[in-house]
Amino acid sequence: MNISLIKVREPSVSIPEVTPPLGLMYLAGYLRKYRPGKDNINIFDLSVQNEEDVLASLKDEDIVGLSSTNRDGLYLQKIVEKVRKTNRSCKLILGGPIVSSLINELFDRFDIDCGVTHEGERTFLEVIEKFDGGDRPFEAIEGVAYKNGGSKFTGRRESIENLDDEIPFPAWDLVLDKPFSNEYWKRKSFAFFRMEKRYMGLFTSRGCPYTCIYCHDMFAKRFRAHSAERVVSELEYLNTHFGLRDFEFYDDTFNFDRDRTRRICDLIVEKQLKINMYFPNGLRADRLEKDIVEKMAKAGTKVMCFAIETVSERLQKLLRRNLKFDNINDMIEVAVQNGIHAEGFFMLGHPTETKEEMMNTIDFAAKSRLHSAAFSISIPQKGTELFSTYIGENAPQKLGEGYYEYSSAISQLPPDQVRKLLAYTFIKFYLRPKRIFRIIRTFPLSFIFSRRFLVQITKWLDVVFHRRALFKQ
Ligand code: B12
Ligand code: SF4
Repeated sequence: MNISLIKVREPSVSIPEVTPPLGLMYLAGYLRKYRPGKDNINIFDLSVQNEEDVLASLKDEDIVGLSSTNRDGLYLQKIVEKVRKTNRSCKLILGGPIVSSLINELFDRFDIDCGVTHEGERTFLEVIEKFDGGDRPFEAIEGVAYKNGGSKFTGRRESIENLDDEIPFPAWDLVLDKPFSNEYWKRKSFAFFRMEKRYMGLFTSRGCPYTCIYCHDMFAKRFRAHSAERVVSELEYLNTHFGLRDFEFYDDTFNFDRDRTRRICDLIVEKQLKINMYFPNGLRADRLEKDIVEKMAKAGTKVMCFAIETVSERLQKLLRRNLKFDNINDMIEVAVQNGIHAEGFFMLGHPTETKEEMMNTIDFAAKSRLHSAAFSISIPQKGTELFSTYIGENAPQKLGEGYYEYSSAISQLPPDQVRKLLAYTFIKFYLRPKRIFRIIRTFPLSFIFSRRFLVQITKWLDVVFHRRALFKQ
């Protein structure tokens, strides 16, 4: 089968980060393992490729698989229409977080053949086999949303238990060997900065046992992880075959299993891998210990994000995040002492949050030893408890909402004021000579004198002081 997998992402001002399409590389790797020699697979990424060129490549495809988040839902609608016009006979399969979020309204919004929910590998394989002459009806494939009058969902599929055995290496070559991969190196990736131009994202565990009410449930509320050996073999492979030295980890709770974290670091040191590691998706500070942070530093960690979100204990409970604060400042200090750039993740605009609670969080960040802080706004996504409780179980999801478009007032402050606080936060946190000096000390010189540095500074200023949007209120 000729299969094209496309990441549908509209480049946006408010979210300048762009990362390689890891989910699609996993799907391609899985098809190669379980349908060897049967498919000709291509990966495209609209966040770095020209839309017309991508569409022109789809004329002879049997299957077009699209991947999207809610943020890109409006753009996705246009892309679906354009793919249909380009190739009337292909089967259009949609996957990614948007599908699990909008299971019941998929076919009202998108002209697709089916949607694959949650963890995608097994379901995608069965759907491809169905379209490749198999006679299995959708009803018999778990994890699929298909059209039958309205939207029918066959029910959630069991998660993959043994990741090491079942999940092969992602098909990195389908991205890294293609000219468009050069576009990633020019953009801002997820991490605050990176040492080398080229990098790859890794997803070493799936699922998270915590129950924060604003978070997705793509990979089930249980921690499933690749073994330390497997993780390090991925790093080694990427290092030897593609010459990569920089790695960003996108796990939801990379450090949930403390011993696995220790073992990964020990193995990297034992094997003398000279790599740089970044943890831009946040670590749980309450699962860190001094020796773990030290080991992570020794293994090459350059950026570590502490996902704090709010310092209000009331909100920690209400959000069911229940982060324990005992050791956060200590762990930040250990990171700082070990030469790691420590970043804090915070959110404003939580449900019922008062201005005072927001100011307390901003104050904590400003007074902390963190080098950098990323403040974002809580935007309810359908399928989460936050959405059903504060927006409404049956309310429609507004597609395409970023920080500058969002309009749901769930805190005590109206959205435009929460947005303005983001700019205030930036000034309060960053405009201190000591902090600027400390940040720059964590950067490698090669980065400070690179084009990427300038691009990054412009992007930050653009995001925070995005004037057109700030003053349109
Ligand atoms: C890396 C990342 C980013 C990167 C890149 C995002 C991007 N769109 O490329 C950056 C930093 C830019 C980012 C930004 C944002 N992100 Co983000 N991000 C992630 C993160 C941490 C990892 C993604 C990843 O690589 N996962 C690993 C792969 C293996 O999983 P996957 O991509 O989901 O793919 C699997 C399945 O979804 C499925 N699948 C995926 N595509 C397809 C396609 C087909 C055809 C099929 C059959 C199956 C399929 O199969 C794959 C294998 O199982 C996830 C959290 C997570 N745990 O996944 C959040 C996540 C995707 N982000 C989220 C959000 C909310 C955002 C922001 C809106 C945050 C903000 N307010 O700024 C922006 C939106 C950006 C955008 N335009 O999409 C939500 C999405 C919720 C939703 N329903 O849309 C997630 C799930 C996190 C969360 N806590 O809820 N993000
Ligand atoms: S926000 Fe982090 S800790 Fe909370 S459920 Fe999501 S991934 Fe887990």
